[in-house]
Amino acid sequence: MPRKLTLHRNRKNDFRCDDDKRTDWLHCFCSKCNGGGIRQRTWFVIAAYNEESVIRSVVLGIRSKYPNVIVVDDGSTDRTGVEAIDAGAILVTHPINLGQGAALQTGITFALRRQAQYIVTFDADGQHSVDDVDSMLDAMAAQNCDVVLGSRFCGTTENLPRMRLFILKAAILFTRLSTGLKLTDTHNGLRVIKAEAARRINLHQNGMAHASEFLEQIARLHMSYIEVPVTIRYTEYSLRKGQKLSNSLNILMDLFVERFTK
Ligand SMILES: Nc1nc2c(ncn2[C@@H]2O[C@H](COP(=O)(O)OP(=O)(O)OP(=O)(O)O)[C@@H](O)[C@H]2O)c(=O)[nH]1
Ligand SMILES: [Mg+2]
Repeated sequence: MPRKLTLHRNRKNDFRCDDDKRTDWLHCFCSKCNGGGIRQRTWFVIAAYNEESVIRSVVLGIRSKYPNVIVVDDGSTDRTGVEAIDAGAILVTHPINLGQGAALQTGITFALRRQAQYIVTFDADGQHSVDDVDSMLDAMAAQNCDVVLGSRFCGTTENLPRMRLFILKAAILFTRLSTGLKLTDTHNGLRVIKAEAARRINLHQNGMAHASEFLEQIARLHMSYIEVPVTIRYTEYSLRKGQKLSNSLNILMDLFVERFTK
């Protein structure tokens, strides 16, 4: 005999919340589902450096779905911290600028102390979409893996400049050679990490080279991972502020130095 299912109203559509086979409960806002409690156990970590004009809308966008947002203000000289608090984030501050890797490690450690079960790393510059996080958490639940990595090359990019594309493809090749991981996108800041895995990851690269270091640790610690398609938007703002070619060479230098000093 078929089970009786109760319908709950979602903002977008109706669906059956008490069907334990369903996977889209994560998207339900009703008090019964509440994302199966997953939303409460998910903590966003945003490393932010001089992002005063966008951080508010990024935090508000996340908090329309997920309550826990940590912004690590990485020694900004503008109003990034004030804007983040106003938008409802928990603010952690580096008194001096250390770099995105250091800021993420600070935020991850903080989230673990707050009993986070899932940690989402998310950029401050408005390039990521919070809706992608829903599908990443779904995928993590379905596959029971340690890490879910966003891939713009399985998903979509808007206005990706040619030179940036070239650098990203070179980084993919570098990661394949150095770690053996067959990934389609190696420098995507959108990730979901299970707490147990996050406790084992330790980023020493303070700057942008942390992205490669993160993947090296996944490989070395034999963590399970999957890639999920996501969208990365190259807005006028992010293009003006994003990584320059010279910085990519610095990243490569950081990685080589790390390798030879181990
Ligand atoms: N550039 C830079 N970003 C930092 C720093 N500390 C934290 N961040 C944050 O790290 C995130 C990513 O920085 P981006 O410079 O946009 O790097 P990216 O997204 O890999 O590069 P693009 O694809 O060119 O945008 C942003 O949210 C920054 O605010 C820092 O010291 N320098
Ligand atoms: Mg960016």
